[in-house]
Amino acid sequence: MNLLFQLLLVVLLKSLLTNGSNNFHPLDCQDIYEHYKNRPSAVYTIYPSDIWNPVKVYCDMKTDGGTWTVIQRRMDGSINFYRPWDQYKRGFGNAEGEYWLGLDNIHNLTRKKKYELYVDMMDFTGRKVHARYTTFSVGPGCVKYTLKVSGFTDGGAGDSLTYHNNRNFSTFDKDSDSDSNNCAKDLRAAFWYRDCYQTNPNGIYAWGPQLDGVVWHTWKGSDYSLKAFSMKIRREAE
Ligand SMILES: [Ca+2]
Repeated sequence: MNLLFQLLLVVLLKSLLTNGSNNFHPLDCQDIYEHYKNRPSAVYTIYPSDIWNPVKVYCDMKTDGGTWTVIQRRMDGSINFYRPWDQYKRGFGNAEGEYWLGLDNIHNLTRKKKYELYVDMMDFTGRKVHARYTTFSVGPGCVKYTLKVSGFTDGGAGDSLTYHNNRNFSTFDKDSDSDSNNCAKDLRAAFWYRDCYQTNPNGIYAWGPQLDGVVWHTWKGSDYSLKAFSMKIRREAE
């Protein structure tokens, strides 16, 4: 009897201690940076929706002071980005490499806090440029995740994203674009298409010259697919 009591006590204490150490549920990479101090760029777990739904994400702790939460990344063509609505909604890929964070996650982050956007890219000669936007948010699923982006600052890439402002998200199985065709199907990708694009971050990964690949039109034109591309967001100072 005494032994049973002791065992119960141990179990109770253990669960209390475990809960205590699990109280930290970072919303984004900024929370991680502030909590741990001086953390390197790496994969971490965040909770964009609630504490029951952990999501693995890559945090860029270096670029312009760091604390960036990467929402989309291309780097080697290892992940297929031609996927249906449901997968763009939930997210896919590998936080260590190429991935899409998921429209629900991105919506939940930008619903809770105000974010800026940093888009960086590299060509196959190793040249790097970027574009910045002071405001970035994604609406809820009921309005097909409408993109709101504004406040462009040039980092050598030019502005290929403002064209997509106020557009709804499109996949091959959900055409929300204003083109008479299905942009996502024609391009074998998914994005906030208009008719159709200035940038196509989720396009087919190719090695340089390729029409409709991973494109940022104002830098390299529509017939050049970039080597590396990422979209990352950071909270506005409160
Ligand atoms: Ca259409």
